[in-house]
Amino acid sequence: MTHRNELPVPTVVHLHGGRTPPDSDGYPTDLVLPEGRPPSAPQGPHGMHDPRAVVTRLTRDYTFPMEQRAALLWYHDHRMDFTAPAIWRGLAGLHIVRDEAEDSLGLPAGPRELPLMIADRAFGADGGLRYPSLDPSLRERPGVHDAYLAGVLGDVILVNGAPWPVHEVDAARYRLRLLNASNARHYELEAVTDDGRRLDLVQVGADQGLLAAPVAHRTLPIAPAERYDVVVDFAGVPVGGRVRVRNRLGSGRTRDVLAFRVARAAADHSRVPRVLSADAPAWRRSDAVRVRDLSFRAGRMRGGHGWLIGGLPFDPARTDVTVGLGDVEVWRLIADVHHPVHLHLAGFRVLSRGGGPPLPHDAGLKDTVSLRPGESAEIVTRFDGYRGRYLFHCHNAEHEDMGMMANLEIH
Ligand SMILES: [Cu+2]
Repeated sequence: MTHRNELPVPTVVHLHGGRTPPDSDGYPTDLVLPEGRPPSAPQGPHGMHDPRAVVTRLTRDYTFPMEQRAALLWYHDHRMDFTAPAIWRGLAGLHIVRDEAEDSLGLPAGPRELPLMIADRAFGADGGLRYPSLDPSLRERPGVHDAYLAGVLGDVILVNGAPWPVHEVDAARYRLRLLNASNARHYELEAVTDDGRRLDLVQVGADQGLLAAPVAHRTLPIAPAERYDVVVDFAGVPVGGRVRVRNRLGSGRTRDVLAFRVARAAADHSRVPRVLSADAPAWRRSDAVRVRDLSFRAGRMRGGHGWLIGGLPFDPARTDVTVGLGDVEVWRLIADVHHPVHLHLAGFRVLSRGGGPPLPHDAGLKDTVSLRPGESAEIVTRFDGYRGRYLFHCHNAEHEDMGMMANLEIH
């Protein structure tokens, strides 16, 4: 993939959930500079130097081998210190990986498969996007005004770029491929009919592809960067009726997300098989050669507020975690407030949450786990595929820009 930067600021592309070689993974200092600006020394936060950065001007070629399970991935900007405003302004999109095993299941397809990118935004009176940057040109000074240190929320809910859309459907099963592309907003989704009935959200896939077997939810929490693949059956809804997808964590108009209007009766030959896949790795705790503890907490950074991993703000020149290629590890993550923790390259499983078993929506292979306030979780993964420098970080995009990233070296 050739990426051409025609913006006035540096960019870099990360394919979230991709099993990507390190030089194509969109490391935050591997910048593609705009035309006309000479490549200078790669800069980290406030001039921090990264000797390993590979900086180009105008274009860069990325290699995405796609040697991975079928899954809904997404790509977005990952520029050092400025990821949050770049995603807010639209540098993000969906990327679907398919395979024959998935195609053969008979899940709803064609017009009955809907990729849905959910994101909150705020707009000014002129209709332009509003974001509280300290430097709205996004050239020099990173960060947001103090009131937004916890993350930036919008008061308009967009789905695939449209505010609160209404989609016409047949009275049949639909496969909804959900991404929460919001910078900081969490959702707990429910699908409610006109007479107040909740439709089942039958989960068939997680961040990294199909589950072993479907899991039915009445409500479904979805944190920034998480994806859920769910089947909803509109067959029991009368023609002319509506199904509203709402966010139980929202208030006022942010309670609404989108709606479906059942337009017509229709034949439905789709199915949700009892067994969906058998190819997802099933690492056990006893496979792990190491257990690590990593805290995600507020702290001080460069004399101001920061968000820290293991007590430290991000430094591209420091290796935080070194793992051996092929090693299985257990990571114990602990949070102060909500932090959706994302690991590049490697999908993982949730082993435990708050000392107890994982929750129903933790099923399957994931690449982002949502830690709730004060909560700990254990994940298990095997670091394979490529050697090199990768990242893990909080996917509250403002936390990420304020230090909550760390380096993972696979050797
Ligand atoms: Cu965070």
